[in-house]
Amino acid sequence: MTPFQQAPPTLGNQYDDDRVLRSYLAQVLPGDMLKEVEESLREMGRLAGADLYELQLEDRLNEPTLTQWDAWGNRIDKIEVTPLWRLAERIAAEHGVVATAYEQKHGSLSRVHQCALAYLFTPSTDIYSCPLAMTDGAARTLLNSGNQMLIDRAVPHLITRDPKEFWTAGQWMTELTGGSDVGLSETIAKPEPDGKTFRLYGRKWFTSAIASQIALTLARPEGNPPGGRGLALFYLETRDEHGRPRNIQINRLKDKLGTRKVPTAELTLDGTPAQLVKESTDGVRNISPLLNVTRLWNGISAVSLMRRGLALASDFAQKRVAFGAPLSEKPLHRDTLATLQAETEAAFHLAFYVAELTGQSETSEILENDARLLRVLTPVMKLTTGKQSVMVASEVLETFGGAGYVEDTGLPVLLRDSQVLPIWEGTTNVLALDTLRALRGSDNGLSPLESAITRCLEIVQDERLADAARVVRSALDHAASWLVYAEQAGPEVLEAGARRFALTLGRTMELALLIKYAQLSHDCAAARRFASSGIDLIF
Ligand code: MFK
Repeated sequence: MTPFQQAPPTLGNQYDDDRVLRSYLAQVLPGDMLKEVEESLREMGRLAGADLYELQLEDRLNEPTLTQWDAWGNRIDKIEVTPLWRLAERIAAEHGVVATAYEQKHGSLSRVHQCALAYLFTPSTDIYSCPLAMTDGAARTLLNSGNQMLIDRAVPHLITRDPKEFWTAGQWMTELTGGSDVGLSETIAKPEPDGKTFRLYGRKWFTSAIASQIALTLARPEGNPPGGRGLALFYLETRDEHGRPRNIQINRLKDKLGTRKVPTAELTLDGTPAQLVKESTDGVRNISPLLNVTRLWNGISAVSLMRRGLALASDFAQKRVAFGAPLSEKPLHRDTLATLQAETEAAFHLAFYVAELTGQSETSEILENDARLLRVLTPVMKLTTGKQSVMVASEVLETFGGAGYVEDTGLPVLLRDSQVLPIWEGTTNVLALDTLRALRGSDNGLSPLESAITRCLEIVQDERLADAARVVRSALDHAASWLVYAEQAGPEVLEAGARRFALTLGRTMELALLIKYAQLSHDCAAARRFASSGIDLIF
């Protein structure tokens, strides 16, 4: 008798196999655009399911290295990334994973195209989305700044498709004083006699993807007041023409739970030359375009990891036999996967909706109400999808039983890498408070969200969606009335309830979008299931 051998999970073309992505793109992209961009998505789907995925499994044990000294005692602080990351950089540039958003061949919908590429690319490249997110955010921040000298110098490198010319950007914000309360930053900027250049002195405590050619960072010009307003936004180039760090010491790489391919470092800036991006104050406000772009990438990365987990779990369910039948035929296993599928589809629609709005804001097509909606939904989407990705990754591992807990299956990394998503780029609580800050900016802060939800529900005709639509309306009413109550009850009540409030907004918007796409595709399963998965989290 042949001994039992378990077939491992495998991946097909990750574009062709993704019903949700394809059905969504067919709804939002004009037919001729879809025809034009589909080849690029199919090719990325092929790479993600084949060459990149194979290399990812081979590269599993490799990690970036830091060499601080050469043989002759020179400080070199050389970073080497792993083979997967080297290939990922080339593919990202050639396939325009950043560039597509800036070439704008299809106006505001170019953002959707770019996010679809990023979504396919991310799960096979071990968080190479981190340097790409910061590169995209830096390009947007520099373009918004109006600083023509820096735009001419850096942006062409950030958005090129030529791998030899491609630069990535870092986002150096976090210091020992804190990652959330950035206004406490201690790095000092001293002006040079030329009046244009500054030199930066300080310690940066958590700088991701340190192999980048440039960075945007915050520092306090000498004499400026404390707090975020006293900081200024600076541009710097990390290495000179000989490849030596420009008065930057890389003290060590972080030993992290996940994102282990990302070279994350502690730095000392000891006179690093830097230039102001805008004025010599208001650094936090001036870096916010970068924050908002990386928060979009965070959401896209969250849904991409959820999708990868489900693709593997669904394939495995057909191959794994237990108690007399494949798992895919077991009602309880199918029910478990269907719940994860509903969470994933909900997160997908919210992340891509924010991509649509981001694209509109970049092409000045956006209406004022939608600009306010984007400001609120960016933190809401980031915090909601971050939490969903950890939950889904954990459950995905469980669907494999013990195999999901064993490193050389390549599965545990899904959970470790997902766990960063609710932490970096603003924790869940910090983003819940940012949601309140965004709502405070206008008289009736929730009205753009209410309009967006109404637009989703007004097309619904299918009776099977009626209960789910009622859940949306009831959760939205509850959120609106809680906000009025909490604002009257005082800052302590408002702050204590902020997370439950923001998650309720996120899940309510997700359900409204799911209902809309269920109506358009006549497939109600995910919307109906998600409606009973805890939408209103407010006490
Ligand atoms: C996989 C994809 C992801 C890739 C990730 C790449 C690697 C990640 C590396 C990192 O993690 S980098 C560190 C990330 N750090 C953060 O995200 C910081 C989290 N903390 C916050 O977001 C705080 O809310 C914040 C630092 C902004 C609070 O600082 P302040 O100084 O108390 O801000 P304040 O005074 O409330 O706001 C200053 C101004 O900025 C205000 O405008 P005005 O000056 O006009 O009044 C705010 O409205 C504005 N602002 C703040 N956040 C904004 C914003 N404007 C637009 N969008 C925002 N998000």
